[in-house]
Amino acid sequence: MSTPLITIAVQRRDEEDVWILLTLDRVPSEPWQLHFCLGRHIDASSLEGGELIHQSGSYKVIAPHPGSRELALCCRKTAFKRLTDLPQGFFLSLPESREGAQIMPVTIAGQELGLDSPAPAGKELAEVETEHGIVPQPRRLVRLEGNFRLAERAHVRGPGNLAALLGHFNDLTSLALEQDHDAEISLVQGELPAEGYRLLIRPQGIEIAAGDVAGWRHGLVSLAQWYLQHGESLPCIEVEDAPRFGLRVIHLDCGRHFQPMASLKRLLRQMSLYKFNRFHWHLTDDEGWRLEIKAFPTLTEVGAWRGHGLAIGPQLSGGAARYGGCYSQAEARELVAYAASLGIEVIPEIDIPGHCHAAIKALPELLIEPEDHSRYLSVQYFDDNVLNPALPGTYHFLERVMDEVCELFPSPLIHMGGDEVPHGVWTDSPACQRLMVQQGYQDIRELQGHLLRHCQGYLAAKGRRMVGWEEILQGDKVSQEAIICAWTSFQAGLDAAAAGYPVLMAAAQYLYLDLACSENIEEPGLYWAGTPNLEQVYSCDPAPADFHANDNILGVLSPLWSELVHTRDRLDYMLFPRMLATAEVAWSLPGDKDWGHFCARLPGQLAILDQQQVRYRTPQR
Ligand code: TNX
Repeated sequence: MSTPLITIAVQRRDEEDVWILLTLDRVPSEPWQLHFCLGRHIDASSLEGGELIHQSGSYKVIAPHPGSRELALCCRKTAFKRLTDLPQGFFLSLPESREGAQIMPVTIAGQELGLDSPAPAGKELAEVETEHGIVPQPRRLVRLEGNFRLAERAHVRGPGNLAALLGHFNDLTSLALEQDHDAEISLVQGELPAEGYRLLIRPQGIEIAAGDVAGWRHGLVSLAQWYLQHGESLPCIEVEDAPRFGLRVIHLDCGRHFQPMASLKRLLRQMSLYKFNRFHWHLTDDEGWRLEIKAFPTLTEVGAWRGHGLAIGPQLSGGAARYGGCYSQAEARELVAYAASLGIEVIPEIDIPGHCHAAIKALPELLIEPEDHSRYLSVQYFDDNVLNPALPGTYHFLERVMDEVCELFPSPLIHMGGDEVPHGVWTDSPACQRLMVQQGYQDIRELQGHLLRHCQGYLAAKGRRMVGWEEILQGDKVSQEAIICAWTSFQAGLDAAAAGYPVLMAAAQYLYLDLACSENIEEPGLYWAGTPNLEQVYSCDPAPADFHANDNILGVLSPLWSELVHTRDRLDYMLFPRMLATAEVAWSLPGDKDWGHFCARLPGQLAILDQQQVRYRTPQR
């Protein structure tokens, strides 16, 4: 039988409401239901031509009226601006026959956004002459006379065993440097700030001075960038350098779409090339729980998989097939060790109490209070994704998870999420009501603080420090030991810092790498906080000049959320080259940043990315 076809058209019947018209063709004669994913909430009462029988997160199921092949559905008060907004992952289900329920894939015959594509947004790259350089821009770089020839098996001498440092360098360059007393490259002790280095390339040899291992590493990474642009004949230079911020973090959401180990290791290598020193590993979200927890095997057996007929339905890129994956504890350890060999610490995130749809689906007996009739809808349209701070099961669950997370991850920092808890939650929970009375709480938000404070204390007893998104401040219960990831704006971060909390700056408007980088309808990405192009990302400043690292601003965090990151090519496209700009925001002093100069250095860096088969977005002229 031929595959059913669907055409999608978007219509704007008034200012804020978007209608999606779905027309089906070649459908079977027996009754069918249409399944798909759409990152919007459908107004069930608006449906024309059928009935909405299920929606959870992005997953929707519609039963057409008998004989109907045209469906119209309304998404209220929403923007709909690009191809990646369109519904996807269509399939039909047919009633159970003797062989069980039948699934039919649906082919998209056409799609129409109902918008003209504006011309690709502007010139992004200034017209400047290409110049080999280092990214992020060092504090001082001067050219010296002459060249140094870097042999494939050059020798390096330095304090202690250099195997790890040279292994990293060789990994980046494919050279085979070896440690030896008789050497043309020397690593020496020097009086330099934390992570600082002085790199001197002269015709007779190379010297890297630093006060700590991180400094030597950064010196070697700068040398690697120089070599990757010039080849074996290196123009002589003197570089003096140190970072502006101590924490330079890339975040990757592995919950929405599973990212294989090989992609993670590749990302870690790329991060090290741009002097990022922390990897924020977002391991759990509504659409998937990715970390093996021995105390609760179903978290990954059930919570790591989605698809038709599973506890977690299809989501995001959708489709009937079982989709997902998880990291075994052995893999988590392997990644931590690999990151450490590149000078990167892994900060794990278990996102609670919101964003817990997958966990709740995996452990309903433990995590659901049957008498709780609270109604809510999360930002991503889940109505069952928040842990209950008044259930003993919640604490049992979290403590076992924190036990195992602390075993696996040596980082002093453990991220517990805390973001986007929807309004309406807990209001109709008898257990929460009792807890509020017992504790004398007035505001429902205090329950969130109550739970997070418990986690903070539990982690502190293990010598760990809790990190959370800025909403952990709500309910005013966590202590100022907690590190705040400010994501709604830089101002939110400055406010938290002024209130005495250490802060990581992650302002979405500039640092969210999942946002589209232009207005073009074909440009993939979200746009709720804008569409920052390379120049806008580059030009942002997380803290005014008189507000520096000592004043509670610990660093810069650039997240890649993965609602739309379902392939490695998409991962590359969203990360590069904007990640080079955030590297410079995190490392370089504001006075050393210059957009024109960055543009001049960019082609040399893109050539390095080409060598590494990175499918970056070509910066437009
Ligand atoms: C907000 S930032 C979120 C994520 C989404 C992201 C999309 C934050 C703490 N929460 O759940 O993936 O926006 O840009």
